Amino acid sequence: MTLNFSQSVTGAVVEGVLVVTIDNPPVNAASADMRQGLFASIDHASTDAGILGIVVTGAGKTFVGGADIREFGKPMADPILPAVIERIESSEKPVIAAINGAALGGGLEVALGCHHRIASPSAKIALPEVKLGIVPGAGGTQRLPRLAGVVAAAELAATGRMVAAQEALGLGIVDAVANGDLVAQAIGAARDLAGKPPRRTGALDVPPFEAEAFSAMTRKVLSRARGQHAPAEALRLVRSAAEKSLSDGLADERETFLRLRDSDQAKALRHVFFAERAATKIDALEGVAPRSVTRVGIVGLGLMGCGIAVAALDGGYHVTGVDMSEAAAQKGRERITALLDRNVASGRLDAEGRDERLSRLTTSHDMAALADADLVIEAVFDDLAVKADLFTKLDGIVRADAILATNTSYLDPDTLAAATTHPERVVGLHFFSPANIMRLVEVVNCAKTAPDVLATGLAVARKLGKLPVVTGVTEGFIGNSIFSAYRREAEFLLEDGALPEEIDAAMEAYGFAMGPFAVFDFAGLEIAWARRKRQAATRDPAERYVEIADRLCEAGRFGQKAGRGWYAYPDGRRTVDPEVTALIEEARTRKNIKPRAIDDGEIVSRLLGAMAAEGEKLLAQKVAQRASDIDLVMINGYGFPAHRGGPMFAAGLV
Ligand code: T1G
Repeated sequence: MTLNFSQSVTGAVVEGVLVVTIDNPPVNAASADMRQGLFASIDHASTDAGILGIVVTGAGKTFVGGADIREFGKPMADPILPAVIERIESSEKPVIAAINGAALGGGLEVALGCHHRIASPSAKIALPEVKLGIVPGAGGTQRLPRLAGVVAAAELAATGRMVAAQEALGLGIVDAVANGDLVAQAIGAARDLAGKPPRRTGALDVPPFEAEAFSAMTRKVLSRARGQHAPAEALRLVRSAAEKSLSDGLADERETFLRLRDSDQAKALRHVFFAERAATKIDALEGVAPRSVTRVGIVGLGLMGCGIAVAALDGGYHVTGVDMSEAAAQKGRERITALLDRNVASGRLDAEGRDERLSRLTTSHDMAALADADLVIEAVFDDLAVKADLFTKLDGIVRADAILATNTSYLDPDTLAAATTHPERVVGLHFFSPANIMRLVEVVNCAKTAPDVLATGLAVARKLGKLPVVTGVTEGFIGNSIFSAYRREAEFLLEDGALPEEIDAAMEAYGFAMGPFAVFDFAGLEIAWARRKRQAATRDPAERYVEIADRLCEAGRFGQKAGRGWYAYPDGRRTVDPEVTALIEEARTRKNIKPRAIDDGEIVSRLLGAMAAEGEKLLAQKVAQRASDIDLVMINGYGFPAHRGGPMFAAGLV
């Protein structure tokens, strides 16, 4: 007989054990209904003498995906999750967590409140709250160290890292990994533990820990969390578990969670979380099925092409890489192998995985090898004639239903489409270098791209583990359009009185890993210079134009690789160069500009404002579908700090 504790929580008694199932699609989030149901199920079990113990499990592929993030910012209905977990932990009858899938955040906290935990082999656990700008708010920072120790628990709470079942077993977070029927084993455990005093996690002592190990881990974690508040708070809370009573620790944790939940950083990271899930929802593609892709061709085995090849191999595709000579093709194969070897060396991949990927790789100098490709991505030199000629050639080699994708950053993909007899099959897939690492792919919806071709571009990008964002056709698409506006305003600030090092310092204090001038030097100044020279003849003379970067390039200062750019790089270290300061002062004098001191506040607001203004233009032109897409592009392609939400979100906050 099924017991209905709430809409999303049901139970059934099996061999004297109440098996409670949480079924709250899509991720079994701990909504108000789920919390009420779970609380009621424990009450029910405690009053029914025929029930020896309780098993809690999830329906589908998730155990509990965490608190319901959609409830944040709204009044929290009783019982709050800590009260539910307290009810579980205080049960006189054993409560077993049968972790059937992801147990994240509040989901792991529910499992920690149980007296025994069995995980399915594919289950994963994590406290990902810091990725949302908060800390666990239902006992995670206080119960996890009682099982896994302070150092391990603190690292997990401060990084949000996902842990597989076997590692969780090794850390003592779960008591067993099921081999076979998870729920049946959990029922067996409940019957074994019935009548014995429950092992309450909160009642365990926090094991002693090495202060030096904690400090070393802290340094490493915080070095990767620049400008973020939550990680340091998570570290503090876990460490305090060793010095405080459980109730004091829980009170401190709850107060910290509530304070951070309403912070700007948490609001920004929630915005990013939902933005990522909205990005792939394209109205025009409702009900449009992507084409089947199993074989991917890549033309051009340079840095970008090899990065794309590795991403495609990681995504499970058969890959045919083509370059213009046998030597170039062989060099490409070696580069792809080296990238895979690097993943093996770092532990991200094992030798078997590398070999399996290489077994799916073909390289050739003959484009006829692409005849059976379902999708061909070109990553050749960014020259319109070269790419157009290539597309014409490909047009006569690949099947009529094969998709041709260009990786161009700046060229007009509609021109490339026009070089084929089937322009509807052309789409842009603008990867960011290194393409095997960077998540962002701008999927360019060209004028004639067929809906199922666009849908295929999105599906392939997702299969590559990328974050696809759809963009319309404009020079530089979304990311480079905004980046150009950012660069323009940064150069205006130079003329007005700020120096490169001041502007970089202000943006790094705001949260960027690198300020704009350091980025320009890192990327190199010559490409932008070539584009400015191309545009010179048609530039509007009334438009403010800053010549400083041209003067740098004329002096051969092309950036970090050239040893000199906006900065000098003696022994590779970025240093302020008085020659550049002099160049800037000359430029101001030539324009009769009297330099003035410009503070960080003005630098940040002008640069954010320039990006947001360009974003508004892209929305008006329907190049970008939604403001949050623009935020995702700048966060994932240009280093905009995620905990600030992106330029459009930040502008909305101002
Ligand atoms: N709350 C509300 N909605 C959620 C959600 C959540 N926690 N997680 C996912 N969704 C929605 C998501 O927006 C999407 O909606 C759909 O579910 C499928 O998501 C007290 C306070 C669980 C690994 O941070 O990591 O617990 O777009 O596409 O790829 O201490 O979702 O379909 O309308 O990502 O299969 C901590 C966040 C919360 C986990 C599944 N938990 N979620 O991935 O599906 S804070 C998290 C995920 C907390 C406690 C604190 C993933 C997933 P729509 P999806 P997926």
